[in-house]
Amino acid sequence: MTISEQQNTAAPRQGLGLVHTLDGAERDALRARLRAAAAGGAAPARGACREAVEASALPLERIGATLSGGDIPFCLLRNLPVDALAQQWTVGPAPLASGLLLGVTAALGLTNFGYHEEKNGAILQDVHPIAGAEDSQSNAGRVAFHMHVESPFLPRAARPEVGALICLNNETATPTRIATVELVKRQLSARHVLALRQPDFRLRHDQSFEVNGYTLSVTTALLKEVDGRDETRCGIYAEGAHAAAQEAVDAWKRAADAVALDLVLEPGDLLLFNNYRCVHGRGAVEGRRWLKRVYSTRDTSLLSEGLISVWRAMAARHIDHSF
Ligand SMILES: O=C(O)CCC(=O)C(=O)O
Ligand SMILES: [Fe+2]
Repeated sequence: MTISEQQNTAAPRQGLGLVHTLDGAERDALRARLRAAAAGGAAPARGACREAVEASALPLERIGATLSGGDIPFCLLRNLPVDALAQQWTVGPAPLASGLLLGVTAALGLTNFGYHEEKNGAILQDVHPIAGAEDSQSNAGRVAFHMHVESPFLPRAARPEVGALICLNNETATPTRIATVELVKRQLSARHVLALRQPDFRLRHDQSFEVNGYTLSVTTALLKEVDGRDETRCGIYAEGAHAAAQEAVDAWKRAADAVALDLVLEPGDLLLFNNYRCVHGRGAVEGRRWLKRVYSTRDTSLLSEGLISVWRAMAARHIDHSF
């Protein structure tokens, strides 16, 4: 991971939350345990991966406390044992990276999930440029991917609480960008913050979802206090319902871009972030690049066999649809 130079602007830059780097011996011990956990099967077993991570030198309690209640609710874990790639690698099985995503999130008490309508229901997802999608605002694109949260068009119970991205290759040093809701909010006028709390915004579904040609949209506030902390659901496709609302969302997006911290993930770096209280994005991708991703949550009310159905989530009567 390298952190780019401070921008020469008035906006402060997002500070790092918890960073923890394993030393060589700690990494090798974790690799041996994960290998044993993955032995015999193509897909590593989550329970065995959790045990391997629990036996490691990772400070799991501090990581969990940072993600749920920290002022800067994201963590960077470095020098983890990921799969070594051949010179001419292709995206395929990566049991160590997969085992780390499953094991770390399980050890934090989180449940992994995917969506029926995204990436064919994959729970462990590969993030890399895909031919034909270069210009898309998605993790398959190459153009800069603007600041967003995961699945903003869905109600909170259907959004990931924690996003996890582990790097296998980032040879042309594309930054992953991240900023806390708190810091973005502090750049805005009181009038804009108040405007963002009103249900005056339209969000529509992300390009990564396959929803039978429908356009799913919802009218909502973009900012809300939940359990004493402000959260956002501002995504790429967020529009104000009137001029003042549009002005506020434009200001939010400008501020998120201005304060975001650029993290150039290196193989073995794992970024975990609270998806309610952080926004993230990605710079433009020039060459080859491969991350693996998993969504996690403590709210399992909409999960069935590890998956959420967008349609069922929208129809659910027992959840709050206002944010
Ligand atoms: O590729 C990255 O660094 C982040 C991509 C992203 O936003 C995602 O996969 O959700
Ligand atoms: Fe994302």
